[in-house]
Amino acid sequence: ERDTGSFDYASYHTLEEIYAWMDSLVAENPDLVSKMMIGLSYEKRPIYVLKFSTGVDRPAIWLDTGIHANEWISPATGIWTAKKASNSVMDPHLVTEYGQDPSVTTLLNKMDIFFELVVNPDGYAFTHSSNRFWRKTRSINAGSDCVGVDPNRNWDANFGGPGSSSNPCYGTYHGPFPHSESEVRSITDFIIAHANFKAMITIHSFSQMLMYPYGHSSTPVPNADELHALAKRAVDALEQVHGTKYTYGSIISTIYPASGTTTDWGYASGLRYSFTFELRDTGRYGYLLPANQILPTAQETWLALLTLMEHVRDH
Ligand code: ING
Ligand code: ZN
Repeated sequence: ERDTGSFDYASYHTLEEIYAWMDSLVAENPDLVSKMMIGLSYEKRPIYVLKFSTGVDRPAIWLDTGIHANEWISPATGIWTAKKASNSVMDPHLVTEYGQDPSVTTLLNKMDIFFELVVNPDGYAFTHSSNRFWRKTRSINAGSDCVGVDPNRNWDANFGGPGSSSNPCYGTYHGPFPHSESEVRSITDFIIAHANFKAMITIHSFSQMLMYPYGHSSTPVPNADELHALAKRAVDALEQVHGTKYTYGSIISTIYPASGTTTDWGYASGLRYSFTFELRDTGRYGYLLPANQILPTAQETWLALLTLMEHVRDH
């Protein structure tokens, strides 16, 4: 595709198509969007972050999609969301069909958004070439014939604890040491170097959940009441669009114990707003969510994201 206006947002796309789309978005919105390469994957693919900014060095929000390769609805939602954010800024008087001003202008007057659309490019390419259900990275494990590390168990947050596996053949293999995966290390280095992140939102599928820390412990975080009330407002906004119901709460109380996750690492690194989404559905199609659900999923998720980001802006 040569431009983001004619791109088919209602289909799933290859890595090459997504990377070309990012270049188009940047070319079309040079004063708003820029592309940064923050590292290389295990197989040496570039890892890109889109930066949405209308100022200099503002407090920032991190968003990522596509950390698990088989969760195709996640980057598909991310692409639509990035386009929506650019449109809203370019035309702040746009009003959605849901009667809510979708403008992120006021958000971007105060904050920068960094958006990594494909956290795990090697895995994503592998789901197109070889195995649609591949989840992990594609790193070779010493002493094992099994490939890959779970990039959502590899973070330095109770690394190796409950809800992660030391077996390289398992889907939740935590890897040999924290941040062993360059796909994870690229993010942690970037966030630590930038030093002004307030929030981290990572998007998975499936189960229709919105979760906050911790995954590794049932001890409530200090601002658990605030995060719980905020999550409720976000899922209420989401439900208003198409009636999709989400559950919400801490990771451990909502889904299952998990150690070494993105969201626990973000919180432990000082980001008081750290959330995981699990998008549609609840299991009927699971990872194989039909493409005709991309647009409704993205539309409803957008309202939840706005709810979270506006709260971060105002606190
Ligand atoms: N589920 C997530 C997983 O990594 C999750 C659930 C998210 C657990 C965040 C802990 C923290 O197991 C999928 N489908 O990936
Ligand atoms: Zn996932």
